Parts: sequence; structure tokens; C-alpha cells
Amino acid sequence: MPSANTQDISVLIVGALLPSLQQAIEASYDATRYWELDEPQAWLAANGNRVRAIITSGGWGASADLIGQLPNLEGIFSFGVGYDSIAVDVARARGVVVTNTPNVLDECVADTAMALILDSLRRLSEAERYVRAGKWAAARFPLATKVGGKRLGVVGLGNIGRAIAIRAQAFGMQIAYHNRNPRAGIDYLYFADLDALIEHSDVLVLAVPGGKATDKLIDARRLALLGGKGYLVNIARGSVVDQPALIHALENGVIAGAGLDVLDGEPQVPDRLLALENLVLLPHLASGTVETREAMGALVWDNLQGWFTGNKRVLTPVE
Ligand code: 8YV
Repeated sequence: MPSANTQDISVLIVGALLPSLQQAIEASYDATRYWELDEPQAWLAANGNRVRAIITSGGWGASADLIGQLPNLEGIFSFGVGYDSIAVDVARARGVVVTNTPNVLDECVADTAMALILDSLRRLSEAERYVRAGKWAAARFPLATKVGGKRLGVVGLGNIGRAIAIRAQAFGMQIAYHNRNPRAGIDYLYFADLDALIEHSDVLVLAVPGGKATDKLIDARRLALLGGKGYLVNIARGSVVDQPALIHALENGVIAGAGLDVLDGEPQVPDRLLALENLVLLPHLASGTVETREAMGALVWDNLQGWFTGNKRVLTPVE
């Protein structure tokens, strides 16, 4: 709740936030809307030394350049679990705390992954387009692929990956996963070798963080390993997939289909992706429910308040 002694603390909001979060911050802090500044460079030159916090999101990020212009920055408080768009190394080297919003979005992101699995294999979006195009009376919609019994390969069995696995298991899928190390206390089939997991899987779901370590992890060679009956589902980051290679694979039957909540270069959508019937495309909405977004906003707020009014105690620092 608003606390009088934060009114003089200058915070920079990088891009538009969830309205309830933005209102709370603007009511309690000396907040600047960075994205509305006519001359951001001039503003930073004049005011950068006052800014003590950046508020951002996984989408807006915080660049090394921006951090470099804020000599008294103490924290970066981000809305979203992924922080690949934030220069965390630069922040860390400066002793700037970075927080994200893990855990509270796991269920909704996993629900979306499961929805993409069901939609891709059962061709639901394609079938809906078929009905709306008036084609039903002329001919039956073609048969789809059964979900139960199929082998799901989870790339990245973190909290979200695990929530996906639990859902998929309830639909009768057989679960296997790849992590750098096997996860303690989990008895899903583990593959130390990603290629071996892909060859084993009918459906591959990507639940790894974005960033350099996973850049184009799924390339043309690995799509070929997934094979002509295989499906790819991505709720992670567009950068994890070599997108031109994926387009080629979908156009040429190298894989059977895909379901994507994220794209490289989003929100731009290449025309060749739009033309594909064997692709379910979502506009990065996996965490996008009222309940989850409010929980994410509350966590950003608690982190911010914890830092400035709670003796620098934040709930979810990026380690
Ligand atoms: C958010 C996300 O929509 O949490 C993440 O990493 O990608 C999504 O939940 C995003 O952070 C908001 O920009």
C-alpha cells in the first residue's frame, strides 16, 4: 500500500505495465514513463543520476546502455519470469538487484502449452477455420492425431516444464525430459542428450529460458530429428528456435505441425507463418489471465516495496 516515504524515490517505468501495477507505482513513487518521453536521451542526461529503480517486463527489458546511464540504480523489478531481455550480468556487476515473477504464472503457462498440444494434434484451430469458411457441408474435416499414448519430450523441466508434464500425463501422454542434470525426486524418463530426447519424442515442448545459452537450440538438424510425424510446441522464447528453419520444416513436412506462443521478432509475424495450416499461432499470451497477471503485478509491487521500505528484502531475486 502507498507509503509516504517513497514519494521522492525516482523510478523509471520502461513500458506500459498492468494498469493496477502502474497506478500503484505512480501513486507512491516519483515515476517517469520512459516510453512517453519525447527526448529520452536528454531526460536521462538531466535526471539519470536520480533514478533508483527500473520497472520493466520480460517484453520491455532493460539494456546495458540504459543501466549504464543510471549511476545510482539500485534495482530492476521485472514483470515476467523470463529475464533474457535484461542485462543481468551488467546489473550484477554493479550490485544492482534484479527481480522477476516466478511461480505465480506456472499454471497458466502450462495450461497454454497443453492447449497448444491439443490444438496442434487435433487440428482444432484449423477445423474452426474450416467451419467458418463454410466448408463443413461440402466435405468432412480430415482426421487428426490422437494425444493419449504419445511421447512428450519436455526441454527444460523447471517449474513450468513440470506443470506441463503433470497436465500431459493426465491426458495419457508418456513423459520424458532433457535438463543439464536429472531433476531430483522426478521419475520421468531423463535424457542427458537433447538429440536422443527429440528422436524419442512425438511432441517436443520447449520450456527453457531464452538468452544466449538456448539461442537457436532447435535448428534444422533437430527439426529433422523430430521427424514428419513430430510436433513442436514453444511457450519459451522465439529465440530458442531457428525460425526460418521451422518455416521450411512446416512448409515441407519435415515435421507434422507446431504450436507457438512466442516468435522471434514478435510481434511481427512473417507472412509465410500466417499461410501455414499446420501451425497454431498465439500472440504471447501464456500467462495472460486476469488472475495470473494480477499475481505477477502484486509480486513486482512486493519486491519494489520490499527493497525501498522493507530493508532491501525482495521476495524473488534473480540469482
Ligand atoms: C509475460 C513472459 O507476458 O513471464 C514471462 O517471461 O514471457 C510473460 O509471462 C511477459 O514477461 C510480459 O512482457
